[in-house]
Amino acid sequence: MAMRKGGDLIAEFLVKEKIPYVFGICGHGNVGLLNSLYDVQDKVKLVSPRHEQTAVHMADGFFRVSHQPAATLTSTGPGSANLIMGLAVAQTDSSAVFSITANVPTSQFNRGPFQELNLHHQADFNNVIKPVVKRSFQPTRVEMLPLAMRQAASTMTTGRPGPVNLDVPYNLFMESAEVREEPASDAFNTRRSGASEEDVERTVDWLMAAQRPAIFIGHGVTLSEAEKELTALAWRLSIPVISSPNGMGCLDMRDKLSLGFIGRNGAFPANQAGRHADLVLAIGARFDDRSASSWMPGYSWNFPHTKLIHVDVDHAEIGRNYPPDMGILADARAFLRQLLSALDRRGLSGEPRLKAWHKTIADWRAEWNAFIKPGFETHSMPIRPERIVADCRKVLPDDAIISLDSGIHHNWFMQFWEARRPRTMLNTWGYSGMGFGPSSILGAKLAAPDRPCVSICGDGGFTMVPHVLCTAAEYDIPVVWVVWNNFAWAAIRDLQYAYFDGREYGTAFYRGPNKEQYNPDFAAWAKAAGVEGATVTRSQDFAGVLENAVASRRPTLIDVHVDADIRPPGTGAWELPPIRPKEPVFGKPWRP
Ligand SMILES: Cc1ncc(C[n+]2csc(CCOP(=O)(O)OP(=O)(O)O)c2C)c(N)n1
Ligand SMILES: [Mg+2]
Repeated sequence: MAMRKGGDLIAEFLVKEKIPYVFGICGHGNVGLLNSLYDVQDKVKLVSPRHEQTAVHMADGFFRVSHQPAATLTSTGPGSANLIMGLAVAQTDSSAVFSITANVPTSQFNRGPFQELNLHHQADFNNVIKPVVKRSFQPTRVEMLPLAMRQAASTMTTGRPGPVNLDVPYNLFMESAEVREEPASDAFNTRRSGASEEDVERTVDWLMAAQRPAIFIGHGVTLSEAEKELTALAWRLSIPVISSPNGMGCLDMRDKLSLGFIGRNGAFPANQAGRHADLVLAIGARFDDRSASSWMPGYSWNFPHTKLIHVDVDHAEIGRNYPPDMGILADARAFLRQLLSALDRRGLSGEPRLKAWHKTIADWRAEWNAFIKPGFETHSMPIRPERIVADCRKVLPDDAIISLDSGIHHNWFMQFWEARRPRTMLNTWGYSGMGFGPSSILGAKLAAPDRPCVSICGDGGFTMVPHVLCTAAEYDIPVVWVVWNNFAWAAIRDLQYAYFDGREYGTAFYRGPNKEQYNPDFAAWAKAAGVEGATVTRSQDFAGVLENAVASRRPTLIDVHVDADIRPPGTGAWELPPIRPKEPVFGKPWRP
């Protein structure tokens, strides 16, 4: 037992847990802790963006790329309240963030001091943050800190990862007590649970018996770092792979077994394979509405007609929407290794199989390619959306990291981006929070300083977090923002076109009595912040400008004027109850 100051305990905890960054904004409530962080700045760097939402997205992006958690630090009240949306994004996409919030001092609990929420409970921040974190801890004495911190760290990284919160009354930062030290928690991915032997054997039996099997992967495969095992299994049994956005790249999307994304804006071969499959092995994927055509039978999937094996590390996801024929609570990599060992034991060597199924898939792929090809080859002004996707792929190396925001630009990338490595495509999938893309790319770049990091974001989304420019300039973080400029909240504007007779209202950017299209001059805005800026209006120019921006190793914004009237071709469906969804533009639903 030793006499320790609370702030120092937290700073030392961050060092011990190998948390290399604190993304945070100051306030009267956390200056005590900043004073302790001052002493460990060679091991734990403080980065202060200009908004707390961006702080969380940076920590989230950092984790998604490095699989090493980072922390956020915010002050009492409003600064911490600004975290909520970012944490919701992290929580719904299973991303680890260690969020430290300051609260009012214990001696002032319930007196209504500056920035206390106390209508129902003293210093009531835990209830504000509760739905967006795995757990919120509120130690109220210095000697409670070590245990709370260790428990918070292991809650964050074990099982399905996610954000946690340590809410600290700010007197604790400056007070001292005799404390018992705690060991470091187990690092991420050190504890893995496997399947029972019977389930592994049964899975192999079912996979071998299926005529039209498909594997559906999600973030769970990325998080468990199971890309090698996934690729080995797919190849060994010649099974095609459908991917949710956060699973993309676990199998190289140029691999002939990769079918791409499924759902309304999925690739046609993926929806076809999904609805025609006789067996689906879903691993770390959760069949949300967007990857299941809102669960309408025959659009993406045909459960229960199709047999389903659902493997996940979170029991709540197994069978949430489709009760499986076999539910397996296991870590993706542990499970895949078990399957591969079972195949070894049975002497299954990996001869090409399922020729008829692959011929059918090749025909679907050819049909789809013939349909989409022209758009990828056309030069135009304004620029066709597909060209941006294609030119980004052409210019960026395989290990480049892209982040997407919420919006129509994301739909285009889900449908056509070829992720070639895991953790190279960052999506706000579960919560779809605007601001994630342009902010998380800063955290991604800190995690991968030698790799190009490019945010593709909407003009609307970028204007939600324009201060990211300041952070890139201040900390010299050389990311590239490609602002997909269509002068609209186009994803929503398109719904008004599709379902409300084009009665556009509140979904595009105008000014003046004649409703001229309006947007700020994004390139000038960037320059004003000390970031390079360029405007591109001709498709012929985009690839070169992007290439130069990446090569310059300076933070750069590219404002790209994109055709707002070309929509990604629907190949599945997405329902806005009670409206009946549009039928696919390409392909038809199929029911057995
Ligand atoms: C913070 C937040 N506010 C609102 C929404 C609802 N929303 C989803 S997409 C979208 C429009 C996006 O516009 P923009 O960023 O310009 O992208 P585009 O669709 O034009 O590519 C909106 C408002 C959201 N997802 N997140
Ligand atoms: Mg837009």
